[in-house]
Amino acid sequence: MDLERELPGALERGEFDVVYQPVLALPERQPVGVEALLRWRNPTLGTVLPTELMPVAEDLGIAGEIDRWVLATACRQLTSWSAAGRDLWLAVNVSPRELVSSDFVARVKAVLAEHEIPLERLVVEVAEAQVAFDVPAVVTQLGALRAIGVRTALDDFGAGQASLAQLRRLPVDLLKIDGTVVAASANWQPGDPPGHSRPLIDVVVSLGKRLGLEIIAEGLESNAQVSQAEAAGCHLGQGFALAHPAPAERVEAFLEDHR
Ligand code: G
Ligand code: G
Ligand code: MN
Ligand code: NA
Repeated sequence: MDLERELPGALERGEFDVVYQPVLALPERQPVGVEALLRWRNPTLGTVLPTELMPVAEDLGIAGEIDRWVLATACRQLTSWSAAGRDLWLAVNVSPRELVSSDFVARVKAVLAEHEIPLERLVVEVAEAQVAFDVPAVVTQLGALRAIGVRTALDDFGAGQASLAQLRRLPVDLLKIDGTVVAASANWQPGDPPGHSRPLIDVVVSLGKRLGLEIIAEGLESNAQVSQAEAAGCHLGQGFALAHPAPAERVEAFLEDHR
């Protein structure tokens, strides 16, 4: 398959790119952070999304290399935004194998030191489905990251198992509620059958808060969904209704408009 053939040399050919999606404080809609998202632009394949390419990269054993490139690139960008007076945090996604690798914490520490970024400014995201890769190792490694001051997030919560046991067990600071939870809640009407219930987002937000977590509602695609998240008591939001993932220059313009 083309993807398997093209992927190994893509980094050297400079085909990777990082886009950034702002995370906004609600209800003020002030940017407080950015999530770095990988994009691959290949002459024959066009733009390939990480959901497609990361599983292949993992099979080829190059996912870690890609994740490290994204982290270094995003750190460089964050430094330039910091110099311009923006105090944003940076969130990155990492493949589970990279997360649990024995030198991951030391590497993160070194890259942030190199770019003079305080460790508290970084958020490492891991999706619930990826935790299953090796639960004890992920628990240990998230704990090690927190021990040096890096913040941790459970991504895509509510898209899969949404396991309470796992939520209690994982050393995370932030809970990212999947867009599907908000969408189901926002479409709710009195008299709807159970399952599509409005209280779902309310319940997840209060549960997260009870556990001492900061909550991000993600995948907010409409103003109604933003209002729904706010009504549930969620103070951080991410989604197309607030800001699309975009190249650094476009994000910079967005930040300028939201001073
Ligand atoms: O950007 P997009 O919505 O297409 O991202 C889809 C998925 O790919 C998300 O679940 C995200 O966590 C993951 N992803 C995005 N960028 C990276 C990256 O740099 N490394 C890894 N491992 N996953 C990423
Ligand atoms: O799994 P993770 O949360 O890391 O994935 C982020 C992905 O979600 C990115 O690929 C990004 O492009 C996408 N995304 C961001 N905002 C929205 C949104 O409002 N709706 C949808 N459907 N996807 C979004
Ligand atoms: Mn994410
Ligand atoms: Na997500």
